[in-house]
Amino acid sequence: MDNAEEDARALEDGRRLFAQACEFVTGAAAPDQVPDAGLPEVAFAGRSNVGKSSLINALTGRRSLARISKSPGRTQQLNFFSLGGRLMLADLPGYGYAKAPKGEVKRWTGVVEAYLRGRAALRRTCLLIDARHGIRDSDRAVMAMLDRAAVSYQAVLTKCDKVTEAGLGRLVEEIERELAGHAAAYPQVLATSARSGRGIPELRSALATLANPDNNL
Ligand SMILES: Nc1nc2c(ncn2[C@@H]2O[C@H](COP(=O)(O)OP(=O)(O)OP(=O)(O)O)[C@@H](O)[C@H]2O)c(=O)[nH]1
Ligand SMILES: [Mg+2]
Repeated sequence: MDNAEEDARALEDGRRLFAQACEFVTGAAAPDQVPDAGLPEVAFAGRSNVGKSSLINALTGRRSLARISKSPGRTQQLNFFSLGGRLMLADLPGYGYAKAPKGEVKRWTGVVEAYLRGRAALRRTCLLIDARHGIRDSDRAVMAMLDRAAVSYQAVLTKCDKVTEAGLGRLVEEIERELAGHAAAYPQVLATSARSGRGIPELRSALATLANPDNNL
């Protein structure tokens, strides 16, 4: 098989996986509410309002599976979704939102950090970065934590419909350079837009490599 054929097959694997039914499993506001890990898992982390819930909806082709909010800090618990019984998707509460009451922020951070550090089934964390803002210090703090916990993560740019191609090209290069210094970071950055659909097939394909095999094929 040549490279083009391999790419086409990988995209098809991603399309098939994300064409499966996706069901809400449970929400967890405290570590003891996190469901038992039965499936390989992928988490979506990022600052408040970066577009985590929107990206999950775009990936699964469901408009309102994960709730989308106009006010940042809306997803206040970890929400788990099972994709065709092959992959668990975890929508994490956002960080870096200064206006939420301090105690609340602390509690979220505690729950998220405990989850990220202790989840054996976690195959990868997609670390979402707003293409308009690039990497912020709060992202760097999370990256350092993921490095220490040896949780593999991949930077995924969101809202790429809001920036120019030239700006996006520079940002991808800049982020790839920064990630090269991080032990647990996956080297490739994916550019996506939940609005235009850009990069969604590629992200589906990347995540399909982490899922349980489809025995129906
Ligand atoms: N232009 C554009 N807007 C987007 C995109 N993705 C999300 N948004 C908008 O960004 C806002 C936040 O989206 P959410 O998906 O709720 O973000 P979140 O990261 O889940 O937010 P929290 O759960 O509060 O941390 C909403 O107004 C979305 O419509 C995108 O690809 N392009
Ligand atoms: Mg959300």
